[in-house]
Amino acid sequence: MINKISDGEYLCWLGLGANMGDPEKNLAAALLRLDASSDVDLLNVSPLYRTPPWGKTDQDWFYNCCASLKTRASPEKLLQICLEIELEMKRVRLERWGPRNIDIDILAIEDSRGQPILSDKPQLTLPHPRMTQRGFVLKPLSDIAPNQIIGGQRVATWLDHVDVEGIEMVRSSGHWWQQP
Ligand code: A4P
Ligand code: MG
Repeated sequence: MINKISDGEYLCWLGLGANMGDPEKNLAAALLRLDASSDVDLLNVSPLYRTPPWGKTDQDWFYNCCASLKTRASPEKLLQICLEIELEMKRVRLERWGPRNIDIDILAIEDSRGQPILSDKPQLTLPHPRMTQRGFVLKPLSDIAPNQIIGGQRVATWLDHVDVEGIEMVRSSGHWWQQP
């Protein structure tokens, strides 16, 4: 899909994850809320994957997906939109890297000239500092943006260098989140 990004717009990639409650339903609900936001033009959603927990391994498996979107909102405003959706969904998060009912991370943002937005602020670090180490991010991201350059390298190339053992596709269409 060709994404026409006009002046003043940003092209963004999100990573979503959940491993509490009904994770598939929670991810679909978050995507529906993003799609309903007047600031967000959702472009593509990846297939849905079931993934072994990363970082803290003694917890339930996660469900993960990625999405691309266009927005005129600033990166800070987009973060606020994502955090508000987490709040509206009464985000449960027991500990860092631990179980949560919904997690929305901004993976990367590019301006209309295709330049990456870089930030090392703790409240918004871009690109997401751990994304290139994580199969649960790179697998779905490479379905919708294999040639996107992150940190000087294609997403598909980063994917070749991470562990993807156990990661399985559970919904192959990019429309799984729209199904009632
Ligand atoms: N923040 C800074 N940069 C960003 C960004 N690029 N996107 C700040 C989003 N937020 C960003 O986030 C804490 C603060 O990070 C936010 O308030 C924001 O201002 P959080 O989501 O509350 O914290 P967290 O998610 O517990 O911590 P962290 O380090 O973001 O965890 P991760 O990296 O999201 O990892 N295994 C599998 N298989 N699948 C998963 O989805 N997820 C995690 C959580 C661990 N293991 C997993 C999965
Ligand atoms: Mg997070």
